[in-house]
Amino acid sequence: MRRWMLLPLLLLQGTQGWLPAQEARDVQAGGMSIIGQCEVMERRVTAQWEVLEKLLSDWISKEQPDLPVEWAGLSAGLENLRRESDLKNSATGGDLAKEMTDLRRRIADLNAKLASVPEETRRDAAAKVRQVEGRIGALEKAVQSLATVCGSTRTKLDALKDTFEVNIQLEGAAKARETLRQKVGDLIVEIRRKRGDAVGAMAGVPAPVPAGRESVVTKEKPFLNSLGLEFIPLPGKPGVLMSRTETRVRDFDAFVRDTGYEATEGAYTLEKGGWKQVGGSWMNPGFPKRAAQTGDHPVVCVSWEDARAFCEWLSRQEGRRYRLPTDAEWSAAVGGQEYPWKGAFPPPPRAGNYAGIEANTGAFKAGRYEVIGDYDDGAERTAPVGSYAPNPFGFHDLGGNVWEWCEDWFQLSMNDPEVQKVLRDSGADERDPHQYRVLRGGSWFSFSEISLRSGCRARGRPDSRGGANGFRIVLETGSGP
Ligand SMILES: [Ca+2]
Ligand SMILES: [Ca+2]
Repeated sequence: MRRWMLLPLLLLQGTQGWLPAQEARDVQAGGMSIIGQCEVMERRVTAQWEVLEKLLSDWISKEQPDLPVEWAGLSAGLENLRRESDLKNSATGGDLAKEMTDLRRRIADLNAKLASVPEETRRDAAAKVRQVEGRIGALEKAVQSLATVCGSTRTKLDALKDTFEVNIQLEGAAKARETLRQKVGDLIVEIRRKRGDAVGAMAGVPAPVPAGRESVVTKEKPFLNSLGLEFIPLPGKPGVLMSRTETRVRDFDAFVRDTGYEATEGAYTLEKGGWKQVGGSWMNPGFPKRAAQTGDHPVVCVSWEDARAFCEWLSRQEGRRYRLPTDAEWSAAVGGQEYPWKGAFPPPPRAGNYAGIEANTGAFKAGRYEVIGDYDDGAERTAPVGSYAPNPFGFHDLGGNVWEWCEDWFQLSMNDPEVQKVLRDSGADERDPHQYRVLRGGSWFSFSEISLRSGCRARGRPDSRGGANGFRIVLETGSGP
């Protein structure tokens, strides 16, 4: 536990040695060293979250944890971390608060000095100062939120301990232990999500972040946004990062909760008599009970227009530019192979979530839809995003799970002749190129060789909602709003 207590001290070291003269030079030179200092501090805070996660993971992975001792350690460790990261109520926290005040004062000085910066560099210098200001504010918030999460985690652990002791009496040790493991697992998920929020807040400085960080985003070191979605580079498409996964139910839920956006009308869900509008929605897409969605499943029953409204909301929230991928960007993500997996049709085991034999239940079975030979991916309807291995660029579920809306209008000629023929036979034509938007990648309902091809473009009316359709988003990093 001890190394936790050192971390807040380390936080302070990043602020040493900021002389006013150096600051003035920094501003004229673009302020990189100030930003560098802020980044050091951000990394320290992030490291604390990781320590917390690791501690909990290590704890639940023990075969036979010695509970009283472990509880005491965890509880004391969390309490220390909470106290140490509280800006107002601890010795080091007090110092940190002073440092923050000092930083604010220096920023005010810098702003005053901007008047004497040569005019040709003044705009850039002012932008840099604003950027640093934003980072300092975000850092303060992140540290506060660390204190909050440590406090609430401790309370929850204490409550779990009480429950555990009662459960041992009721259900016996083995079952009680299993329940406990699950609950602590949920806690870890919650801490991760909050870490995502804090890291997102830290990066949430004005303008088009992660500008300047773009070159350090890789598939191994993704950019994490405020929802906890991970963004990685798109091969051959500089200036754009794409989400590793489809947009989840929890993400769409955050949007609806914040805005009151209404997206529950007219969704087509798979019913005994086929795809029907019977009052289903993204909150209840009509899946069998055992295949019900959780927050980590991809949101379905959302139209192209809904997806676009989500992007606009998220852009406002974070001061960044999010949008749907273009058809060309989606192609870059999936790569040049004939299928999203390596090799021929049918897909190899665990290639992705399509209509395998596992899907042949309930309304699917009643509708006598086809499945892919003896393929079994284990997911009856949707699967939690990222359940299957990523492609070589780091993207999950480009093939299957849900069809993904793209920015472009659908045109038959986007498809190769073979796919065109199949679509034409099903009623598609070229008469009005502005009726449908592009959908890519197939879904849990897809079984045909054609619909599983990397290059297959399906179509949907922009206002249509369906139980196999969802979306993934991209983040522009190239230029400011
Ligand atoms: Ca499946
Ligand atoms: Ca997909």
